[in-house]
Amino acid sequence: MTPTYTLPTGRLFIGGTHRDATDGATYTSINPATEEPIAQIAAAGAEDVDRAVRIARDAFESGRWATMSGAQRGQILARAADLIEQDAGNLAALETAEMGKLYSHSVDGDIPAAAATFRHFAGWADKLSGRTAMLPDFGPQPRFGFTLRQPLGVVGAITPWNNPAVIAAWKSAPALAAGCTVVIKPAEDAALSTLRLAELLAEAGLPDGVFNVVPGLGEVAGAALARHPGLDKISFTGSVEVGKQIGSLAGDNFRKVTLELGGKAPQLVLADADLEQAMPWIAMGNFYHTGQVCAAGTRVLVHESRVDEVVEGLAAVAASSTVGDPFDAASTMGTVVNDRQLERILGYVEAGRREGAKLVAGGNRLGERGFYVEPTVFVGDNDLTIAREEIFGPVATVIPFRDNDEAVRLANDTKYGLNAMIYTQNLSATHRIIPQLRVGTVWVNGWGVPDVSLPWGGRGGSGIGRELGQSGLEAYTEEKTVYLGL
Ligand code: TXE
Repeated sequence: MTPTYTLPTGRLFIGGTHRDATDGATYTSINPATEEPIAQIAAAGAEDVDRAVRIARDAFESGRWATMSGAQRGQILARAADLIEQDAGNLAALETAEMGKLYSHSVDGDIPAAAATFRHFAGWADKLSGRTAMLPDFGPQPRFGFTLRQPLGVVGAITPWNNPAVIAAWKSAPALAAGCTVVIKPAEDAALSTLRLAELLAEAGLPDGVFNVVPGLGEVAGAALARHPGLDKISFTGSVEVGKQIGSLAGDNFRKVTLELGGKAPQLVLADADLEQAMPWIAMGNFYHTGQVCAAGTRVLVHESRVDEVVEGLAAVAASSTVGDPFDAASTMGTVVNDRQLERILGYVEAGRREGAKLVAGGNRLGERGFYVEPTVFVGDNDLTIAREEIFGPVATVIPFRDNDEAVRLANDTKYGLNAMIYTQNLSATHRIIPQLRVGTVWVNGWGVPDVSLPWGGRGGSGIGRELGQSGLEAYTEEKTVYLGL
């Protein structure tokens, strides 16, 4: 299938208008399937980021968004959801062309999820409310107490390339519903859908200056946004290394922060697991979006009695995969995002071999044009580099365990703590294990992507805070306590 999309202007979007970077800098976005350029995109510098933050501040202080009625804000966000849906084919094609995700997954999964996120938070915009408390008298004075939920102010968002529209929506929809204004720095590998989103939000009726996009390089535009003193909050999804810097800068500036930094999730396959039901999920947890998913379940912890079946099952899925053109409906896996990511994945595969893990499937680059890699399966232990580091590629490591206590110990033996999966038919074992797992989310007998209605986020090296659901909305508000003397 030939990709059809309309390129949005690859310029900065600040204060409702498109601009070039002040110094005229641009960078080239590359299609990872063809290695050919797609677009020339403006690269914001510190001065551009400063302008965007100041304009977002003016838009916030003007009250034209924050004090608009929640119902009106909700209407605009709901309209944005409709426009995203109407533009789904285009948005999906932009994402597939820029980062190699299967078009079918983009158009049927990601873009509808981005629209659903706007619709969900549109519904919250008029439901922000505080709490009340009947207080005891303070000395001679009877009192009444309540809290107000107010928008935080100006939010900086820095997003990754693996789910660009979805993650842009996860951060901006709740921020906008709460009444905040936003400056977003999309990943350099996949900025086009966020630039298109800005056009759709404007069309939906968002006032100028409320949603600003500053594409550019991480160490320039991203770093300028992260250290800008004019932000009330920064929300980041990306690598642990950059997350640490952003967290420290947020601390230095006493600003709120949400960090989502990936994972190394365990999939616990207990002795009684129904593998016919579980195998497709276990495989999807490793190979979906070529493994470039923070929730990927790449440590497949399997009871020793079931190891052979799981290894055979994963190897069979790997062998039957069709890795190819992400626009082709017959492909089951597209490319990885760029040459750096390809080299990184192959480097980890090499480390697995070197450290003595048993390679049972894949392990190689496919072809010489386009960043294609084979779905790969190792059998090994939890101390291997491939079991400790987030690879962000289609590389599963099967790790045997003897009993459920050992499974839990191995599951928690990681610097990450985003999510975990349990496959079993034993309800008591499930309930015993869930509270022991140091993670933000547990899937039982399945794997998937987070739903907008429930919180998502991790512990330890997977980050700080929660996105989505009511918690995700409240993360963009300040709760103010009021004591009213009667
Ligand atoms: O991440 P970066 P990269 C993990 C995954 C992947 C690895 C590297 O393991 O292999 O990180 O990916 C911006 N100040 N995840 O290099 O660099 C950057 O421009 C401020 C997990 O792409 O963290 C982009 O917009 N910002 C993950 C964003 O940070 C900076 C998703 C993320 O890029 C910056 C992506 C700086 N100094 C990668 N440097 C997940 N949690 O799902 C870069 N950026």
